Amino acid sequence: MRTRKKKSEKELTIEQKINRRNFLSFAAFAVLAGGAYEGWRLLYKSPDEAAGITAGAHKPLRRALNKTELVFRRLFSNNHLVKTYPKSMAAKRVRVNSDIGIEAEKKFDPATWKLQVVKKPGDVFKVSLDELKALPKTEIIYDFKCVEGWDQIQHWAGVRFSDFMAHYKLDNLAKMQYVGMETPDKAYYVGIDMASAMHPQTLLAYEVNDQPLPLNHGAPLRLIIPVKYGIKNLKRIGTISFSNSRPRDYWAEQGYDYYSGL
Ligand SMILES: Nc1nc2c(c(=O)[nH]1)N[C@H]1C(S)=C(S)[C@@H](COP(=O)(O)O)O[C@H]1N2
Ligand SMILES: [Mo]
Repeated sequence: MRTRKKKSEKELTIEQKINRRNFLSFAAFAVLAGGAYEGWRLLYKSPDEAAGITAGAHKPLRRALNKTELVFRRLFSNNHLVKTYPKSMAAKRVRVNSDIGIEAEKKFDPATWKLQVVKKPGDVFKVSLDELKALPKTEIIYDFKCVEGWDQIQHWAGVRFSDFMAHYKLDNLAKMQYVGMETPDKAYYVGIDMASAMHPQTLLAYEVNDQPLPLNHGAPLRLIIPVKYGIKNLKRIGTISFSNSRPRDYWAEQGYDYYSGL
């Protein structure tokens, strides 16, 4: 008898313990869910940043992006290379993503194209594709990453941006903080910090899979910058310019991170 009584007492305490645990975990869940909802509501209601070089993001989110940029910049080094792959792993059918500034219906003749290099406003020189092809050619096979969530191992070749700068004696301009690039029609444009532009894997690319660039990949010349997301890899470069303030950037104006580093 005594033992039975004891046993039922024991069962009761276990049940009570279970109840208490259930209560505590649901209470904790409710508090966390409420906190998450409140956090989301505060963010949702927070003001947008003032439209400028960057626009369209809530102020707290932009502050977070700017903080991550600082971390990225501190860690950034030209000795740190993006991982590369053997040629056999490169995609045969290279994905085509978007075509702002290079739409198929737009008339564009790659044969008459020349790269315009703006040393400073009013001081422009032009470079032909043949002149670029005469410079040392660099290849890269790496994992191209788009912010939309896809990636693909791709094989590109062209002139290292740093080789281009050295060849045209633009060392003084390489001391400036930013490079701006725009399509010939100025519909797509990117701003790149100089350290990333001068990274040894950054190319002015004119070939993909050993073939001249097709128009939809940015013929005759595009930017391949493995230390950045796809959005910065401008297709069909019309002009290159230099500045100490951030050049305008198509996706940064839509709320995306200006730096977009990888
Ligand atoms: N001129 C131009 N360049 C561009 C774009 C664009 O719309 N227009 N899209 C960018 C984006 S978002 C990506 S992911 C890559 C895609 O390059 P791909 O079409 O060669 O895959 O190009 C980038 N460069
Ligand atoms: Mo992209």
